[in-house]
Amino acid sequence: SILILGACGQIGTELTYVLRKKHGANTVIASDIREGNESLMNSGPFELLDATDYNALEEVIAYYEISEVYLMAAMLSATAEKFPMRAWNLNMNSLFNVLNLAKEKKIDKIFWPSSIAVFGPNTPVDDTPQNTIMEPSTVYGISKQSGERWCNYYHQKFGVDVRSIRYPGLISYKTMPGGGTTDYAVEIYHKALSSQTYTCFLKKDTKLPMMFMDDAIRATLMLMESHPNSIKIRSSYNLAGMSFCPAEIAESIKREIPGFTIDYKPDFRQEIADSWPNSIDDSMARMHWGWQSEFDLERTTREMLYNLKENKQ
Ligand code: VAH
Repeated sequence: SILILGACGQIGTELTYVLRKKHGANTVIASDIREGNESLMNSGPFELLDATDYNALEEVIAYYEISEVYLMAAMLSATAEKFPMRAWNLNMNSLFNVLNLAKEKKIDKIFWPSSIAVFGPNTPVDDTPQNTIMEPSTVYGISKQSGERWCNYYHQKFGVDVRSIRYPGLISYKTMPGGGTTDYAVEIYHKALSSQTYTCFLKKDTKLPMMFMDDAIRATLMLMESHPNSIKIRSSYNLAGMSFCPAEIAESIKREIPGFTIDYKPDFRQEIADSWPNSIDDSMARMHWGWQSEFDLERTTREMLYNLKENKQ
């Protein structure tokens, strides 16, 4: 069966729902350091679990006969700048625990998320290649770059079947994201509906790689279900959906909500965003395992506003 670590998070929640629908609720064990929302807690087995606690993790793996682990627990870019050592401890020790369980043959397959945060200020910003200069300037980016190196090392040395994607900023409506720099692209839709105005913490022309959650989940399952021989990259795959800046997402919202207004008050997250690419070249993911995105900004805005309105009823 499957264990999801960090199941209450922005990606973890959606992975839990999709995997339960696909494999049956009782074969997917959700776990997190805290309980999640009602619908998640009522949708199948849940364990309170600290992903940095090796013994506790080993017990859950044995009890539920886990064969696959999705390690979605992490501290994201903005919060990690406030608590560097806690971020490093969580992001790295949870990964070591899961990699070592696989090395000991206690689990067969791992998914671990990396991020465009692995790129830094001197990385080529447009169509950032799969292999390029990577000097991340954030704690989160350093942990993701180092994590990629460890994943590749455990695959090469011990044959561990770990698979990874460098997610762009993710946009979803089922849960609020926590502590990310790209979270403005989620908050803006909630504010557009609740108060028709949004104060953005990034400058209007800050272009970033983004993706609608349905695309991200579909890519994750595609990678996890691909034949091992087609996975040529065991650090982490670049993945692209769309790129836009706050002014562009505001325009797409205005087309649906004409009265919507936006103003800009950049904060410490501007420096983080400025160190990241504008757009990503994901030709390797397309070549090796057939990736193709399906959501552009217009379709994302329609999906977000429609579903957030539904949830409000
Ligand atoms: C963050 N949403 O903002 C995450 C992601 C590329 C951004 O890593 O930190």
